[in-house]
Amino acid sequence: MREEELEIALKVVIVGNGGVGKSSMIQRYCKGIYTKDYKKTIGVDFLERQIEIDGEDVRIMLWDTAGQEEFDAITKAYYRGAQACVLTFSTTDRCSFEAIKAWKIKVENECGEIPTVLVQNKIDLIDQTVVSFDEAENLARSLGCRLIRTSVKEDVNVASVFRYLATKCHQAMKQQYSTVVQTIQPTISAYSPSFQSKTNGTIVLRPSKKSTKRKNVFKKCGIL
Ligand SMILES: Nc1nc2c(ncn2[C@@H]2O[C@H](COP(=O)(O)OP(=O)(O)O)[C@@H](O)[C@H]2O)c(=O)[nH]1
Ligand SMILES: [Mg+2]
Repeated sequence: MREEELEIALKVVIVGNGGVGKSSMIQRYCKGIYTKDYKKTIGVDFLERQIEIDGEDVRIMLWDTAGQEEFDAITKAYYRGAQACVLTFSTTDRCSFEAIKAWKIKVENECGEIPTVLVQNKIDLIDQTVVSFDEAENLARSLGCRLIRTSVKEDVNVASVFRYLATKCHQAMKQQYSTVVQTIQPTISAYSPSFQSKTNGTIVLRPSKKSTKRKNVFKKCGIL
């Protein structure tokens, strides 16, 4: 497979209490629609959208929990292979804010440390807020992640959430790739002697073609 045929695909999980706007966010970002009474289409696990990061196509797959969050019944399959996470709470729901730490731990247990963003949704309802500005900032700081305030309804900042995560993942992949390439520096065993007929029989050492198994390196990071 040639390098230009490679595709970067990111599985992003969106967690948080029921009613904070997770399904609406996925619909908004992937389909450009907002409906007040969104019902999950049975059989659809995720929606996707392709964006360009640093000149490369990145396919972002957004996984929906389909309401299982109320029963603590999110299956391991939901988290499996997730490379980034959105922790979501609502401006008008104190419990959803207080549940964020538990959600973070849950994701960490299932996925390890992955790029994560804290989202305060329904910012259009700021006059009904039950979470102060500082509280939200402090929570983000204590979790070590960025806070982005969104309104899925008014389409504010939704795209920034996923662009931010995709950029972080893309950078991590590039770093991992360059580390691997650096470790394949030519050693004497990587040189293959070749005979140059125009010299007087001198044996010249040339580097053999450098191995850049990009496909394999990226596979670990979600390249399909
Ligand atoms: N005002 C307002 N309502 C929102 C926003 N995002 C979602 N909602 C509404 O909140 C309710 C719950 O949304 P939903 O996406 O089903 O939440 P989920 O349970 O986290 O998937 C729905 O009635 C949405 O229309 C927003 O940004 N502003
Ligand atoms: Mg939902």
